[in-house]
Amino acid sequence: MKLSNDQIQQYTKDGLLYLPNVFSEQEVAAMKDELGTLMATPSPDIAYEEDGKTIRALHGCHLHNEFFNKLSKQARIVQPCMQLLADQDLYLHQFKVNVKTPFNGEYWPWHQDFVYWHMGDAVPTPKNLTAIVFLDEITEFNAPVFFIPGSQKEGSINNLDRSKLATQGKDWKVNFSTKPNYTIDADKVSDLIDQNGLISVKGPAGSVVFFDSNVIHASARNISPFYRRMIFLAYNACDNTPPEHLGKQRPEFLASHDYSSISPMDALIP
Ligand code: 6CS
Ligand code: FE
Repeated sequence: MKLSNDQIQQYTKDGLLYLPNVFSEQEVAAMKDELGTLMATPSPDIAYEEDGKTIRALHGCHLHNEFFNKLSKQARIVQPCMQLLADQDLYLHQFKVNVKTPFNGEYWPWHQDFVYWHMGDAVPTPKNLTAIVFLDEITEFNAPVFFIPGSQKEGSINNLDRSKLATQGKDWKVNFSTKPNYTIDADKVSDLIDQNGLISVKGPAGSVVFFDSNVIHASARNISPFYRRMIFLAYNACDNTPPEHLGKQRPEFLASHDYSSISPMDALIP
């Protein structure tokens, strides 16, 4: 699937691009089935909400689930990402599912993603982006993701303290909690929203949002009776891989240890 020049220009300006209905109802149903199976299977890659039993996120599902491995290689996702990374070969850096359970799915504070992949995994530059796949309809009720359009132009706002590079491996769960290590303070968020505005991306299940690793985003607590399941596929350019000795501090289910470029594939459901 090729993006138009207008779509690429919009992404360059806003730091994000929304495409409705990329996956069919049948494909989304299959994603939810596969996710249900993984949620029922204890695994070290699962992060819980503060109650210690509600699943907050699952990670690295492509490593042990063939269906999600195929999803991570879908041309409908990978080809637009290659275009948005200026036609770079790319690999999947991180696969995560944020579940945001009804009534209980906690918030994600204002942050940028690149700082986590730089400080946690020594990814050198922000030549990376994420594709979100909606598994549920996203409305104003079930905690949509908020984006500050154009905020990627600020670069990394947090201090990239090179003396602490790739030292996050020990306690990885903190960066998947409501209090991750690198957040953007309220004054900065207010200033940037004054300048750029604020959007929340809503749309039917099966839709996709591509967003730059430095665009500021957040999401509120889900107090609705509706799930807000989203799959986050983070891709990195193959010419932007971590130094070999630093890139493997965090578990492979958080940061890929395989940097081989993806050959886009088509069929998700045989
Ligand atoms: O640590 C990480 O890799 C993840 N943490 C956050 C808060 N966003 C980026 C990434 O998904
Ligand atoms: Fe994020």
